[in-house]
Amino acid sequence: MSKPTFYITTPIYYPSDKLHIGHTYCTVATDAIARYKRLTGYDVMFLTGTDEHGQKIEEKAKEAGVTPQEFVDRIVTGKCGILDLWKLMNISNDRFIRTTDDYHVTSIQRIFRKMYDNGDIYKGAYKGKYCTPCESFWTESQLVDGKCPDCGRPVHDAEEEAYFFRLSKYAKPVQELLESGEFLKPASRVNEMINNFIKPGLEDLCVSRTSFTWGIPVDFDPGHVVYVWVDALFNYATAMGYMNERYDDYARYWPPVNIVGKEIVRFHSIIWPAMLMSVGEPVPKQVYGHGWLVIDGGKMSKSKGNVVDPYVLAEKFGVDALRFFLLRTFPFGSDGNFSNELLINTINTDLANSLGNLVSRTTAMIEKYFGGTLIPEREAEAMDEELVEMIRGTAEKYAAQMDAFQLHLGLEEVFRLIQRANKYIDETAPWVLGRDETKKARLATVLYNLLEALRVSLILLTPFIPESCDKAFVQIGAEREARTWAAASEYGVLPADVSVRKGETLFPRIDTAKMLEELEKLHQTAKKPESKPVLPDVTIDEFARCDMRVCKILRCEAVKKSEKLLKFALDDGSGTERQILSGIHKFYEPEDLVGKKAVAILNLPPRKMMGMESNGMLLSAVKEIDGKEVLHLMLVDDDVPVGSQLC
Ligand code: ME8
Repeated sequence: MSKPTFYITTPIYYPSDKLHIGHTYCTVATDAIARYKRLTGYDVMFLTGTDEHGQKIEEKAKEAGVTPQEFVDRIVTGKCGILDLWKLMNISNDRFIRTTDDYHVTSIQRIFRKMYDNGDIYKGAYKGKYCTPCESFWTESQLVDGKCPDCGRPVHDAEEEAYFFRLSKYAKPVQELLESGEFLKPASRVNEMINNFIKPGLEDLCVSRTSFTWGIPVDFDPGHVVYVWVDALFNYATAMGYMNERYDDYARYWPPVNIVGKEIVRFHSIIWPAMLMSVGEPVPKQVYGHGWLVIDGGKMSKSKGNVVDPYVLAEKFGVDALRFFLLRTFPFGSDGNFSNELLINTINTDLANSLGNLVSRTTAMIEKYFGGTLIPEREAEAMDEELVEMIRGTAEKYAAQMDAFQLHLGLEEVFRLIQRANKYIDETAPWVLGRDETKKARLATVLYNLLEALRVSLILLTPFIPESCDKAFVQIGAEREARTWAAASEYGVLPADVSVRKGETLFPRIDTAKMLEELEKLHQTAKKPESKPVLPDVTIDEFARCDMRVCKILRCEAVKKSEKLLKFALDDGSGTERQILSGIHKFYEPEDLVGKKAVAILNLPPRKMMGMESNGMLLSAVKEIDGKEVLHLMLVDDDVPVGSQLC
């Protein structure tokens, strides 16, 4: 009989930066679910990947002076990149999709055309506020004081040709789907979607862009690239072979369970099913919106400098300990506050004390009293019954939680059994039994029961800490057939004369104070500001064409109605005054600058700002420190003559 299938996915992450512990959390959780499903007999397809197109990546690549493809290649396949991270974290994905893969690009073009042909995508006009110098569209709410948020200049109403998806047409079926109860989990997210997005009215979605090129071209209208979310969402289908010849697994695995972070639930539970309805394909079995890992209650972000590097944690604590911590501590549907103290406490309490000790004490006693191999004689007592019942019953309770993706509660069931077994040691006092030759059969029974409790616990822990479980199975003498799902609800699976093998300590106890100090040191080193990569070469002639001279600041005043701009009157040595506008009011007050000598580039084309002309630009030294931009105007000593040229 063929196995039932189960298809599960993570979001495809943006390779715009290194991934952090938040991405790792989602991938490890999805991995644990995939492993659990395999354990319980499913034919599992587990997909993860990267979302490689879009304006942000295009800009990042430009900043780094490389092509967008080179940029993403480095982050995805480079050393300590995304593929390396998933290998390190022991992620068991069956497939990895990159949205720059040829087959995906072809499929997206076919999908876009299909929706165009069926009338769900149409050409219209994107209306917004346009800043001509910045070539950017803004919405009303993005404007600052009614002006361009980037440069402070006036914007005007503009229209751009764009393609739209008829999202409005699907408002009703999507609402019904959301209300069906099974589609979007946890249930708390359903009302949020209906009240915040469906009830106010779903507008058609702009699904093409012409303002940048790093995307999948609309093949029948080449100036347009497909909106990155259309490109990204369909990855779950194209990776199975939908609309391409590269794979042939769509019929077997579709529809998927999509695990996503809460901030992208809207895309996955409204836009995604609507587009699937449009192309006539089944919607996901479930979209599960997990919570965020936060630090001190706030979101992790590069600019705050509080992102946590999974490589560092895995190296310091071990991959399994890190995986375990993430899934044991935080309820999957809610936010969780990450801290190193919590990480260390969890490892010490659960892994070193409860589980690690149970393995080492049990195997050490079997070595000590039986030379490593139990005698087959038994002598049961009534006090064994509760433990034996838990050995038989824990898997079922665990499965109920795991099936609902309540991973922390699944683990809770396992640790209830482990704690019960530890208590059983105190109750039966094997060290007392060991002193009495007539109690050998009783002692063997106690130790056998402990091994059985461990065996079942380890089967159930395998999805979370696979490598450690493999090692522990060897230590307790559990062969392959004693590690199966069926064997997880049985008592008496290990042979009566089982042999144990002492091994390495699975989870050494961590010295909290020492470790925190080490981590703090690492954090300080990591906080050292990163320098930006050097830009591509310019020739000496190109450099010489920049006319930079020392100018004296004659007058300086703040520009009315602008928070940023200062207006300078400068003596550049030519005999006529030069006017330059500069957005540095955040860093200087006008009176601090009058009389000083600064450096300006004079031969930039004149530019209008807030209706005034700026003839050149004052040079500043700029750096991001602790996520904040620090700016210093390039001031020179008073004895440098006005008009001196930089060369
Ligand atoms: O949104 N805590 O990619 P992304 C928990 N490319 N999870 C976190 C997290 C945190 N602090 N930070 C990130 C994208 N995540 C799109 C997805 S899918 C068709 C396209 C996890 O790189 C979480 O799962 O910003 C979140 O949804 C995902 O990373 C976002 O990754």
